[in-house]
Amino acid sequence: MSVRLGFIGTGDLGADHVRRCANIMSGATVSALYNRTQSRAEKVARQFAPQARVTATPEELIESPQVDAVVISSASQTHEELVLKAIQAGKYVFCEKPLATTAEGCERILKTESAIGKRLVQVGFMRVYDQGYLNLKSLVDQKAIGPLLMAHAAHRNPTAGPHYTREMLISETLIHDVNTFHWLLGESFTAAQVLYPRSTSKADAALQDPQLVILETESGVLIDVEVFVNCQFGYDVQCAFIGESGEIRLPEPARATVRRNGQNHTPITMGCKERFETAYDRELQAFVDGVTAGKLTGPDSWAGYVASATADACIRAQKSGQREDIRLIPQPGLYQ
Ligand code: ISE
Repeated sequence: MSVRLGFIGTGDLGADHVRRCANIMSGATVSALYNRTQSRAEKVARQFAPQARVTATPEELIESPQVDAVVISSASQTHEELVLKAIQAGKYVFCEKPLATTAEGCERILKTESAIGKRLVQVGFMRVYDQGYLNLKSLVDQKAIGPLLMAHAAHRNPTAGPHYTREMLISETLIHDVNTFHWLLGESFTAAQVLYPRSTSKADAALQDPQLVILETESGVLIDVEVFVNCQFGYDVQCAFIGESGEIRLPEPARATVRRNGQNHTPITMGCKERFETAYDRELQAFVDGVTAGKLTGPDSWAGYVASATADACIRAQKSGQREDIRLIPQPGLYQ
């Protein structure tokens, strides 16, 4: 039997999820779409799923008996309310990151899901489905370079729109790295600090782009992440661990090299949809498979909470210029 999905938010990434559901995935159909600008949902329906119903409100989609599970790719500020409505209606929900814009918002979701007593939420941290990161994780798990000491990472976007704020470098971009290290290391963070190098002239000075974020983990691993959302040259994600007996590096995406005109040239990707295309396919397929099996396996609400609580501390550190402590609530039983 096919899982009937309802899609809330059919912007860039939302429409791409509709496309992968219609054209690539198995075991799922596009049943309903909602977008704040209705004509956009209608256009996406015409393009990928003419049989799907376009609803007038997100509530109508969530409550529809024709929708078994909900995929949320709307603006971040809408996530918490929509996730709560979906799980209260007894529906499984895939929610793009962040799960909520604050740790308190995530806590409300943890409470509600725990009271229901069943995992219903998967958060869209797609990197955990990327083959390069999976290779990295298996080497970390095998302790291939002995105890880990530190990690260096970079998260670069070619450009960010004029709407991008200093906080969004953390809440929208760094949050992926936070989740990635939580998953790779299997531990949480105890403190965060943000340093501001000289700003690029290619962006508004108020943005303070790039930023250098330092995270400390429970076991003392020190992580530095360069977040640079107007780097110009490409969409570039880097990660390397330094251990007692070596280094493990995230592989570059496989691209043919071209030798020509006295140069050896390897293209790099220009956007996240291209860089993580397979990971996005796999994460949504995993969600559908989890719904079919009645057991979700992808990043859970606890992962969403840890990421948001850590991001909140980074935003405090942006403002204070100080090292900020990170204190988490006890992990509810449902997620242990
Ligand atoms: C952006 O905000 C996202 O949400 C994307 O998932 C991420 O890949 C990108 O680098 C972020 O800046």
